[in-house]
Amino acid sequence: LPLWERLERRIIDGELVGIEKDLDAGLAERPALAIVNDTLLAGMKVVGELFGSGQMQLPFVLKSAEVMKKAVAYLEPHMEKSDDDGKGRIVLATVKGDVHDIGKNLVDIILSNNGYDVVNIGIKQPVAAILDAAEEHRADVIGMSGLLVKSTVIMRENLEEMNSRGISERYPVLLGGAALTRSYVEQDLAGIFDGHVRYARDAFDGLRLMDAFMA
Ligand code: B1M
Repeated sequence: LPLWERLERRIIDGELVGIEKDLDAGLAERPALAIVNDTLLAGMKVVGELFGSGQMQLPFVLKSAEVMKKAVAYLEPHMEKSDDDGKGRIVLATVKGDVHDIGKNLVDIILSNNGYDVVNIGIKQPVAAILDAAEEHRADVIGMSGLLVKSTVIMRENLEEMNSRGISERYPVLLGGAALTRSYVEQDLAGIFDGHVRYARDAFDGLRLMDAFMA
């Protein structure tokens, strides 16, 4: 297979052995981020489709996710970093009950490389832990990720908890993840939230919205 197809195939097949060599060859031709966005994410998309249609079993999805994570970690030092610093601080978490963190961690990388201070508190985070971290680290923004349909309900509950604690205006909220839609976040959730909540389609959208929040 040609290089780009081979790399995409490695994600789909969960094939780690020899991936560094392919990534090095890729880096000679394209920026690290383009490899993530155009090739590796394309592979994860196929994995999602195969899993969703019952053609791939969970342990294989896990293998694909591991290869994806290792590939991103390998590419990260090659990603462009801006000289900006201290543009603002975000507490980032995957919400309660949800283990998906590849997208969240990409958001972490993109924001960190573009001058933001990211406090990434991990997966399955209950609202109390997220709000404690925001207070402790004096966050400017709270970012929540979640891929399960259930997580969209949890996000709503988290916003309601912020309302009831009277802290909604203190922290603008950025939401992302495959089960969300812009209209659910910016109409439905915005309708019940006393502060600002925005939807980020991808990590770059997240960066753009962060810049807007901090402007
Ligand atoms: Co899961 N999983 N999974 N899974 N998994 C999905 C989400 C699913 C859609 C697959 C499918 O059925 N087609 C489905 C959810 C269905 C639903 O809720 N209706 C699903 C399911 C069902 C499950 C389990 C329940 C399976 C089971 O146990 N029977 C289980 C859930 C466990 C749990 O959470 N409690 C489960 C487990 C897993 C693995 C552990 C095997 C693995 C995760 C490994 C890991 O993350 N460490 C996994 C994977 C890999 C997937 C798919 C295939 C790929 C997800 C991914 O990493 N995509 C996924 C299919 C899909 O999403 N279509 C699927 C790449 C990633 C970069 O994209 O995270 O969307 P994403 O992030 C994007 C944007 O959304 C955005 O930026 C990123 C790109 O730039 N973004 C943000 C995300 N967060 C953001 C936050 C922001 C801003 C932007 O600001 C705060």
